[in-house]
Amino acid sequence: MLVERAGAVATIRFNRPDALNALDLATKELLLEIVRDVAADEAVRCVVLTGTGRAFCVGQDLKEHIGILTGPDPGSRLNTVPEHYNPTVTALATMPKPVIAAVNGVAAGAGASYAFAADVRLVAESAGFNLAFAQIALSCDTGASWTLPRLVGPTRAMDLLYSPRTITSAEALDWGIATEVVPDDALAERAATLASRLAAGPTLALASMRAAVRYAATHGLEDALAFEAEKMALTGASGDHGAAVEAFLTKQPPVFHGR
Ligand code: T3D
Repeated sequence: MLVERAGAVATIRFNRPDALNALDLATKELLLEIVRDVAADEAVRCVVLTGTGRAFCVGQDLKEHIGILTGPDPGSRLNTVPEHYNPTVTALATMPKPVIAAVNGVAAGAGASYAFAADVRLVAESAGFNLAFAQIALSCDTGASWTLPRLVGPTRAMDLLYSPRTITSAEALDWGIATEVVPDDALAERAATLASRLAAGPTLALASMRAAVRYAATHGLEDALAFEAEKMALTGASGDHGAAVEAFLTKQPPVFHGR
């Protein structure tokens, strides 16, 4: 895993291209540490998750996994979901700043789930998504049961889970998984441009929207309205809000400090 910082943007990069960025133990541990770090760092105001090489991330490293299944302590494999996948996806999905997945290549299994946890999926033309779990007789994890039906609806979610195949970027766009499809050679630049715009944005307001949309997904209208009111009170009292209204009325471009 690599993390690169440019101003207020942190780019987290899966970096095992020879293994299609499969998640071995060392990668999972480092990813969790990095995701927690950037989540907690107030100087980081937008996070990009991407991969090196021809894949975004193909999920659990099955070449390592077989060694665990056939090794002396196969039970230890049961720990990786609660120890690695769950806390990582929780930190990705809940950090108080926008998260962009720049999906440079195939995203499979937990790799697809990580992309689903982002707010924006910029997908390279040649990339695709594969809910590979059933082909290795596993249930789904890393939040796919929660995110995927919300993106594509339960009927398509079950189809993708029951019949794993790599869906193209065009299908992903059509089905509401991709925010935007970008020519392969333009992906990095498109992600950097969007990330730097979001990083210069009203971070507290963007984080509040992120939290509100997530909250509303599991609550009724009355609760969602109360949550919105809380977040409106918070952002209404922020320095960015006062300055932005001032800027609007004086026909100046707003400058956001993220608080
Ligand atoms: O215990 C637990 O709870 C485990 C938790 C698991 C969470 C998960 O993520 S489970 C899902 C794991 N991922 C998969 O099952 C994906 C398996 N891969 C594929 O289905 C396909 O490779 C892809 C659709 C991703 C890409 O297909 P394609 O045709 O572009 O490439 P390929 O020819 O299948 O693969 C190229 C190489 O990458 C090949 O290795 P080789 O033959 O050149 O030595 C292949 O074995 C390797 N590879 C692909 N995926 C993985 C992998 N090696 C290790 N782990 C992988 N996940």
